[in-house]
Amino acid sequence: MNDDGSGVINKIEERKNYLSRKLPKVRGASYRGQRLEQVIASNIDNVIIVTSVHFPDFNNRVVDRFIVAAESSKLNVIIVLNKIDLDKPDISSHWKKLYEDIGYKFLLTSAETNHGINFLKEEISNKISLFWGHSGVGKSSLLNKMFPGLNFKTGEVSQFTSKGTHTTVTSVMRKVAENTFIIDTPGLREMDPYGIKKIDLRHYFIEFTEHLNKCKFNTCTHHHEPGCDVINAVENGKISAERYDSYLRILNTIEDDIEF
Ligand SMILES: Nc1nc2c(ncn2[C@@H]2O[C@H](COP(=O)(O)OP(=O)(O)OP(=O)(O)O)[C@@H](O)[C@H]2O)c(=O)[nH]1
Ligand SMILES: [Mg+2]
Ligand SMILES: [Zn+2]
Repeated sequence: MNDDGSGVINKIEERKNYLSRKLPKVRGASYRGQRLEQVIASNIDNVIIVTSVHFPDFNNRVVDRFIVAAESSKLNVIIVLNKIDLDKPDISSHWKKLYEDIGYKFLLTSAETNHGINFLKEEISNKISLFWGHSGVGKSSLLNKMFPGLNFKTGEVSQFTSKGTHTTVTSVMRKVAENTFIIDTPGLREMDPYGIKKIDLRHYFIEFTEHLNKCKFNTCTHHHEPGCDVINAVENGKISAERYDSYLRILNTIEDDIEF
């Protein structure tokens, strides 16, 4: 890349993996009634799902939609709960425990007080990491704290709506240290994973895995069926009710007619 931002593509790397979502409905981007795929980035190591305690409020169902998209692309997931300086009793501790029990890394950070910043920096060292999440959660602020030279623009969150105002408008990749790359992305308003079949969704809730072969019916959708081991696990507390609720909600929004 030249100083003026122009550049020449001299090699196109093979695409080993990629992350995508459905294009939002508002853009009217559909083909014969099916919403099209938007590729966010390819050949990445980590998807850093950034959330915040407040402004905007933490929403576990949104986190689970991001996780499904990342798991379906077999990408490593790290969840960051930012704005920990605004923490209220039990918010961070409850969700940290829930996601760590499943096996995810869950980091608490504050771009305001620097809490957890060095730890996050170590986690992304020697990797290509994409920062993903709703607008206003602090993706660009965290990146600036870790790597002040980036000098990304950061925004104000309207306290009236608690919705970010889309300060970052295009995805940018930067080399921040030897072998270390970051991608800052514009905040999303909606996140519908692309190309996921009802039958496959269960595999993207990784704590369901050990139960999937123990259901009474091998056609079990883990929705209502008798003898369902996933439902048993929810009832005896091995799978969290919140995660199971996310599973059912996403299951209900998947169209059955996707063909590949
Ligand atoms: N209290 C508090 N505010 C923060 C923290 N991190 C970021 N903010 C504020 O949150 C607002 C949004 O931060 P950004 O870094 O622009 O958020 P973003 O996720 O990059 O947003 P988009 O680019 O729109 O996707 C700014 O006003 C920041 O100052 C934090 O840890 N604590
Ligand atoms: Mg930003
Ligand atoms: Zn079942």
